[in-house]
Amino acid sequence: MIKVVKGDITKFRAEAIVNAANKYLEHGGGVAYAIAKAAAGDVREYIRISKEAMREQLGKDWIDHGEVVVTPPLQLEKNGVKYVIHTVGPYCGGSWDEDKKSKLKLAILGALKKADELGVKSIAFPAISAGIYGCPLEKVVETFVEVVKEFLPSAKSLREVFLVLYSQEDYEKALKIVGQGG
Ligand code: AR6
Repeated sequence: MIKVVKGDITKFRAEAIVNAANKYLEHGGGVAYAIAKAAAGDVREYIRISKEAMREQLGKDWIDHGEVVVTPPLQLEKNGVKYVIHTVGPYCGGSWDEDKKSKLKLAILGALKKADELGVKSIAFPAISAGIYGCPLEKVVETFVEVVKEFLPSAKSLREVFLVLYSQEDYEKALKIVGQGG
């Protein structure tokens, strides 16, 4: 159900890709910056597009865990991407507890639900909150598996869910947790 892959999500072919954003969609670093750069070329322009979409879709200037904003693929269309779904995970700063877990679950579930609503068949996620936000990768991957396994059986269109890990080390850890790597 879940495929763990190593690579750069901005090069990945899926109908939807998910961005690990912050609540103001500022895209200042990490995967958010990479997506902004790859999609629009100009990061400031991508932030403008994202904020405008947020106002249109949510009627406010920030998103909470579980809320998502959808932007067009722009230059990522060449990868077969139809939508970029922006979601916000928790800030952990190295720690982990039930509250962080439930916020991460909301962030992942929000993106899955939106993709399914949009009729998307394949979706690729980065390890939300496992970078600048400092959540333990193992916990992020475990939570991801839990949410996807709960959601997929009732999905209308979603069939393939990819977890894209950027570093070899994270990839190997994730493979072990998801059970493809022995
Ligand atoms: N493809 C796939 N994964 C990537 C890529 C990439 N091109 N680049 C980084 N990662 P992060 P967060 C991995 O920090 O922890 C931003 O400034 C990275 O190795 O991007 O949710 C936002 O605007 C890590 O495993 O997101 C927010 O302010 C994972 O993606 C804040 O960072 C997530 O790392 C969000 O922090």
